Amino acid sequence: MKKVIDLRSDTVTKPSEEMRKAMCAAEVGDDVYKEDPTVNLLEEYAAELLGKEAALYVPSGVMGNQICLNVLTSPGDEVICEKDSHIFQYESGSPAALSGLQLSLVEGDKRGIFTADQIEPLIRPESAYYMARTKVVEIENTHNRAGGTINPVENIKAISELARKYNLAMHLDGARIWNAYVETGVKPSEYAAYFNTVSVCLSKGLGAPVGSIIAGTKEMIKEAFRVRKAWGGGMRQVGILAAAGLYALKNNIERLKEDHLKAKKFAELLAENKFIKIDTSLVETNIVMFSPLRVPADDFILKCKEKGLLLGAGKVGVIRAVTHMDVDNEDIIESAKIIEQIA
Ligand code: TLP
Repeated sequence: MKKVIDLRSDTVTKPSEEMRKAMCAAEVGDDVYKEDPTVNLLEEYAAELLGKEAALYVPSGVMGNQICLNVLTSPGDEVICEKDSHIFQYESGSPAALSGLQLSLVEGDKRGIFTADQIEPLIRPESAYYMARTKVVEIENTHNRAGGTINPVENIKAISELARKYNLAMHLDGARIWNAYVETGVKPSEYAAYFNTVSVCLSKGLGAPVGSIIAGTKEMIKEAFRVRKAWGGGMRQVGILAAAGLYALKNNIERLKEDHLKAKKFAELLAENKFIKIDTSLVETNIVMFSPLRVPADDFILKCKEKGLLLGAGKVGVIRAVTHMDVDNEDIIESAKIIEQIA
């Protein structure tokens, strides 16, 4: 059978042998009673890594983001976020559906980065009782839809200072914060220090099959525990999955650098093709965005699929390729060849 190269997402990775062994060996208990030792260990380890008082294991990144937003707000409140943020583009309208929130969108630059100056005018005055209350500023780092770009820590700091001035909370969608860390050397805890709540994923580049972590103060996590149960996210002997998450945090962070090198290599190969539009300077981590100039993006994706290369869609007319631990350099070269044939 012809090998399929899957660059749709870093979520497609399968657990390695070593990770499976850790899962098999996991001690378990009923996590709804907080009696799963492996989940407890994962939460303690993650809280420490993120420099927060407490952490909670949740089934997905979407649930992580949404629980955090819920805990930080009341219905009718407003959350400032970037117009291409995951919470706005890809979470099925759940800020509105689950927490009665409205989003105030700010347009970032081509890296999806907005500044404190840009959002200050969006913050609604407390005296205007007829307006929604601005409660949270949300930042996604790395920024998925902008192409895995990294938000500079100084910019985050400036935004957090503004947030403090106006008594706003800060939430980090750090699904891929690990990628930002290996590229910049700024530790996850250093990024997290500017936020009240953070949500990080174990099931993307880190290679665990399931799961995210949210972290914040003990009080917030206590409330998050209640919301997770209310939304059907209370899990039982889930240590078997948490073991994979723990393995991922201990073993798979530093190797993300390899994924970044593969992404850069791939982008350079694509840039050699005059029928592909790509800005290689935007490839900072493991995501590559490009546009075919002669074939519509949707057709292009289908044609690549016929040749055994799976790609995803980005913004309109843009194709997304994501490198991860289950593709090697040869796959990258082969993928670029397939793209060249179709372009
Ligand atoms: N992103 C997925 C798709 O939903 C687009 C992907 O393939 O990249 N925050 C960010 C920044 C994300 O990229 C994702 C997943 C999530 C949150 C949600 O994570 P899950 O899929 O675990 O709910």
